[in-house]
Amino acid sequence: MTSASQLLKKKSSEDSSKSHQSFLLTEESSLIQKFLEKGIVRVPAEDKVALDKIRDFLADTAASWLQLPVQKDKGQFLDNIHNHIDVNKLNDFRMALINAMKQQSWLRPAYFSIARRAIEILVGNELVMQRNINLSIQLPNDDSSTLPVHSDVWSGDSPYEVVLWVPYVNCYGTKAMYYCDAKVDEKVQGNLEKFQNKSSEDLYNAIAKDAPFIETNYGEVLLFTQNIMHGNRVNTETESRWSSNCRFKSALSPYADKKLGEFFEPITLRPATRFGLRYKLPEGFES
Ligand SMILES: O=C(O)CCC(=O)C(=O)O
Ligand SMILES: [Fe+2]
Repeated sequence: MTSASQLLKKKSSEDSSKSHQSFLLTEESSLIQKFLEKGIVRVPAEDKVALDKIRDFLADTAASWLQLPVQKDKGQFLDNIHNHIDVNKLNDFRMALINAMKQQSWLRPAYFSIARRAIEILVGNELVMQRNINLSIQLPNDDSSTLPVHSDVWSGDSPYEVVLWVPYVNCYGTKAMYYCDAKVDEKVQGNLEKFQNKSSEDLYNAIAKDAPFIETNYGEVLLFTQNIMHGNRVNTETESRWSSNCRFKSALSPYADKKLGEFFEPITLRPATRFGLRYKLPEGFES
């Protein structure tokens, strides 16, 4: 770690929230406080038109893949997709939708606009964004698409990233994702060696009562640090879950295995940084 980041780390563990208070706008402080405390916030979608456009694109592409007519009630169609697709075809279907999303140049800017202001407040205004937006579909009682308890940092994500999680249907109960209480997470991750020879189910059982499912309706989104443990279970509700997740990170914060260019792409670099990045100090010239 460079000495500048060591100094920042020291400063941020002192009571930085107090010294920051007078510089932050009131609307920023409450979101920041909540995020610092819990690691996760639920906020209304800032751009409902963009959200509807992505949801409708998914529903129309899904209908076309399934050779069904265009559906009128897109949300209801997604909720009931298990009536049209078999678990053994689910991954092909999901991959086809992810590929279709990749081909739409409007889609990543639209996704960002769903929570732009909140991301700027929590992460910064010079951002990199994950190149591919993930899509999860969890049919009722499908045990093949679950994501066991994890922190994404354990598998190569930088601890500086924040996930924007967007549901395309109302998510509640086991149709939602769960997220561990920050204090319990700190305790358990501090003693993770205890779970070395145990299963991820053992780890889940250790946190389950402190890892509530985060009810998130269509029109709301979650922003969370993936440093804290989270995951999902078999969806035992009667409707299918549809959600996306995509990572954002301050462009100049440290990278882990997920590299700039391959995994992340700059989206809002500011001119001062562009000047800085391309400046070369003249050689052979003493001032
Ligand atoms: O969607 C979920 O249930 C989990 C998502 C997740 O693990 C992530 O976005 O990092
Ligand atoms: Fe995750």
